[in-house]
Amino acid sequence: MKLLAGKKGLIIGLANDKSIAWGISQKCHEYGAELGFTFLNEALEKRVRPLAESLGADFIVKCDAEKDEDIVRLFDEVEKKFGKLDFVVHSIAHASAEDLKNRFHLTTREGFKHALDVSAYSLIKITASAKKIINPGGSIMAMTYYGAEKVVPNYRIMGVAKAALEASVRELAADLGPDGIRVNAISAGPIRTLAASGVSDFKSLMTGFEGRAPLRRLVTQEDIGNAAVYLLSDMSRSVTGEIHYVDGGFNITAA
Ligand code: 0WE
Repeated sequence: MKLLAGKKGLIIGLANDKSIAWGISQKCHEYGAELGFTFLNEALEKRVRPLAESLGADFIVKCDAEKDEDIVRLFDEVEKKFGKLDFVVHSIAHASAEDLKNRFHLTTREGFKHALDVSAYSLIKITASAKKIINPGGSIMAMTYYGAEKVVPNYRIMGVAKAALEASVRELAADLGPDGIRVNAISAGPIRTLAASGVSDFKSLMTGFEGRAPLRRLVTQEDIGNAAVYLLSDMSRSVTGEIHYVDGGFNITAA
């Protein structure tokens, strides 16, 4: 029996075939889930639509996570299409290139608001909207990174945003546990995605990671997808509020 057979899930944050959301989507499809997708804008729709269709999906809706109206409309559309939902994957983050480049103490109020709005608050609003149509036993999952806990060179405001996201995962898990809804996050090792392109020194971060991680290799989109299937399935029915590391053991090491 496939772990996600008969389950319906929404994937938020697919951009292209390098996306972590794509690794998760492929595994969810392989394990029997029926999927819906969102895209941020028309440029990304061109990439998302063929990927979604290759997994047999025809629910593909625009959603800008900075807009409450978009999130509310999204779940209205999901309800029309699917009725109820079993899981939601949150795989979105953004900070302005300026704020990732400049020294941290120069972070602007606007930059702070933007990064925390897109990368952390969106999980709260998405969860609130999903709650109305998610089945008991439902699972919500987000993506995080070690930079939430320790200073990773150049991660800057995103470290603050991921710290807020991780705390939000715990608060949401405590809040929605009595409703039978679980909320967890995967803390992934560095992966070359659209968000990672243009990050200065990403190459040396990857090389450093490979040398220090106990498993001495990078993690893949497929690795994240496999862990996601566990967190989204009933295999993890008693797991909530967790930050689950898929990082080759990097986080347990001091140097
Ligand atoms: O969370 C992330 C990606 C976050 C991200 C990246 C960008 C780059 C381009 C958010 N917003 C932007 N905005 C841009 O304009 N990761 C975990 C990947 C990542 O990003 C880094 C990393 C790692 C790892 C940025 C600096 C240092 C390390």
